[in-house]
Amino acid sequence: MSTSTVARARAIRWWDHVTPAPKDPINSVTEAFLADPCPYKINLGVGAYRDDEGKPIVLQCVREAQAKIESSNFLESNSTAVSSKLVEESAKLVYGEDSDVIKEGRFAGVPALSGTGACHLFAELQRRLYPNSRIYLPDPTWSNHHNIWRDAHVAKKTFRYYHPDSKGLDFMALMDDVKNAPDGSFFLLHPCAHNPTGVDPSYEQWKEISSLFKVKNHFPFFDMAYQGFASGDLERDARAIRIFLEDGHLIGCAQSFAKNMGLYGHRVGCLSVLCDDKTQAVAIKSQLQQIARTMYGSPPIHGILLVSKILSDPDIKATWLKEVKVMATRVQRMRAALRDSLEKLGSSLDWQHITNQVGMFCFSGLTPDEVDRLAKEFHIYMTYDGRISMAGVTTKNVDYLANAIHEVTASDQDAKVLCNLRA
Ligand code: PLA
Repeated sequence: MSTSTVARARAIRWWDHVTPAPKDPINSVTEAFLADPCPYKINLGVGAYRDDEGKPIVLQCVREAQAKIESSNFLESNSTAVSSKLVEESAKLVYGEDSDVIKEGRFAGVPALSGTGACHLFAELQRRLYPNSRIYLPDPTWSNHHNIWRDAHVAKKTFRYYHPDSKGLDFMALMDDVKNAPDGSFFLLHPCAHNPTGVDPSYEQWKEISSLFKVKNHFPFFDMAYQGFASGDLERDARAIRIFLEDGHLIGCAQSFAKNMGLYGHRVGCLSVLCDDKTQAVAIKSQLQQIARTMYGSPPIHGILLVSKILSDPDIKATWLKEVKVMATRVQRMRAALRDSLEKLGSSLDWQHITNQVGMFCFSGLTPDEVDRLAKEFHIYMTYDGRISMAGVTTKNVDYLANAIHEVTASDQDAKVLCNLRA
């Protein structure tokens, strides 16, 4: 009997009503890139670090940690001790080595399936504990934040963040939206290297944001996916969180080691939630563990062992800190090189934002049509919002990229010149 005859014989057609889900805006770039046979194609879509040869790297600290955990009997189970080590070390990284929060055990922390899993755990916790609350997301934000809170059935609203004209922070609008949100709202903040804009508030602006959150009794949830990538210094990149800590906020934090340790494939992360005391921390942790238990039981242990080893072995940690600096500096160099190249080509557009923005991404201002032309005519791939993953730019491809950007933006420049002439 053919498959279709079998299907016809069944009374219920289970999947007839299902249509394909919309493509993910980031993963679909990788798919398009992979399908392109051109030998000199460039993928500037997903934010994964590449070296100056355009190749993914295994960090030296990871190799050293791997050698040290080789003997661990880790394939059988995920022991509590191993998880606790990861949580403790991760918490030190965001809240500070000597933080009272850690000394007093005033936080609930669990390992998570990278930054995505940590965000998802928090969204589920939010729905469970505050079913009528909503989450305020920056406009724009990482596209998956919308999916995560949607799937956790938490209502969403955006707050203004980015100003397309200045290609910088719209601080006044941000403060207005924070002020006008109902007291006690949940807000998602990127503590450093905002994705996709590369625009972070200054130290003083963070202080003002924290003060206003205090007045409004808002709950700040930090998605820390790029610690180290903004400045090259992990401590400096945690300063927004430290300001909130000093101001006495209870906060939540999702951490990812995908980028700063180059462990994207291992899915290692941590979710921590600060509490008023140990009793609360025990309660929150047990809720998180229950949510995780139904979703995936326990997280894979190999990556957890690697990260714990890197963070707890002083020599390996020192190597890691140097390597983060090297990665961040290479990306910064590529920002300068891209801007320089565009300016040397005589582009009349303003490209200052390439070097003003920080972290892995440049929010270029390229239009969807221009992004489309870059892919079709130059085999350069990026998301349709014009986000360039600067981690994919290298000494070898930067001039080619600049030339292509210049070509596809040239008509805009002509139009601008015409406008100016007419004015
Ligand atoms: N939060 C933000 C702000 C992110 O940019 C990303 C990853 C995550 C969380 C999830 O990190 P994870 O890989 O540790 O789960 N964003 C990437 C990758 C780098 C992606 O979308 O999968 C990006 O290209 O935007």
